[in-house]
Amino acid sequence: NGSELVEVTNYVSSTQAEPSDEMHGIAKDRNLIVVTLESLQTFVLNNEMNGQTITPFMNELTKDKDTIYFPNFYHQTGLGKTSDSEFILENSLYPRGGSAVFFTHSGNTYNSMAEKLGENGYFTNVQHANTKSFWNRDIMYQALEIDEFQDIESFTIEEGQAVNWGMKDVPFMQQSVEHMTEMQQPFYSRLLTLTNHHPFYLDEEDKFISEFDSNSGTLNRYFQTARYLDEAVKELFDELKAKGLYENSIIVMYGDHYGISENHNAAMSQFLGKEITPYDTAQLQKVPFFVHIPGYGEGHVNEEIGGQIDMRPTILNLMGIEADEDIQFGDDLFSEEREEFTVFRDGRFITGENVYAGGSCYDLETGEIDDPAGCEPFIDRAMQQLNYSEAIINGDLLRFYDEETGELLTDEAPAATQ
Ligand code: GP9
Ligand code: MN
Repeated sequence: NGSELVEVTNYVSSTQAEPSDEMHGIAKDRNLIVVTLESLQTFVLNNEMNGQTITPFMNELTKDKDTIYFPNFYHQTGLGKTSDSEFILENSLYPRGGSAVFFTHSGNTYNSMAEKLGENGYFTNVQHANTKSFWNRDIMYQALEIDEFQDIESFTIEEGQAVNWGMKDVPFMQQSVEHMTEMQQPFYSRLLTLTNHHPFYLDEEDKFISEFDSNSGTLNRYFQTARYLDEAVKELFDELKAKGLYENSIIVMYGDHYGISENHNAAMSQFLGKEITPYDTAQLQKVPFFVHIPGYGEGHVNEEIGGQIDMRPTILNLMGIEADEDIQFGDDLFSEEREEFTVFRDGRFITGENVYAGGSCYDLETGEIDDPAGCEPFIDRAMQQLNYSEAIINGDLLRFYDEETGELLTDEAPAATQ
């Protein structure tokens, strides 16, 4: 109701960090390309499996002069998996605890990043070679005000170009960039990859490295499909360059959620060469986050601890779009005054010092059990954030909020709750 919204707005405005001045507008008016890296976890980056490099192209990107790479970045998804990651990206809200928000609240009012970019002259689009109703995307994208959804119908899948869940990522990238050449500029185009998805099957010709050898076929194959996804990312960059779209774009890429669940802990433990504690499981929720700005020249590895909830504020600041009055639970990752505190959907969290998981407080650096006092003040705050976000979704509270002025349309609120 209205008073709940007052409380949430007060909370958000008192905790939101001022975005970075230095990075403000650095990608202004460029095309924005956001790539969802299916099931990609950070542990495969800059790593080897049986002496084989798993992600050669992305490894180079982590050292690239035009790339800022975030190795301490976590996914915050729940049951809605990929769709939850899209929800977080677009809204800087947490997804729901017990169900997929794309299904349960597709009729809500949102203030999505797509809507925001649309208001700033952008054409907004999502490309994904799957059926449009999967995760209720076709309906939810209307609520998110995405201008166009290019689903499987927009792609030509030749013989040998499908595997696993559908179209292979390499031809998907080729055709996606082809689609971009026909878009009005500037555009915001979001690409959802698919090949690196459970059960991680590949055709022989797409296996660039050999399998791992453990009791988990899932983990064994995962390295190969991650290697294939790396090839698809390279293809994207090559195609953008070939089609003259590269220089005037910014490319943001993020891993959507884990690919290897805790069911494969024995095999994972074999790969990592250590026992897996709740601390390690939490650390395995790291997913890569890349910001690639052609011509930037000051690329670096940014150790800041953050999560998917921070993508919207970070991206909008780079695009030079003000979001001061927006209700966002994340912060610009480049902000000088931001507090390191990343909350998982299930209440686990990471601070600058500690990891709270399995009911224990671990030292972030060593992974050893630490004094619970380090975590205690954050336990309630984590719950509070999740509950506020949930209240916004369940009450459809953004209906009563004017993000232009930050004013509450409270006159309408009481009537609507009856
Ligand atoms: C399906 C793709 C994968 O369209 O987004 O979904 P997931 O199972 O990862 O949520
Ligand atoms: Mn996914």
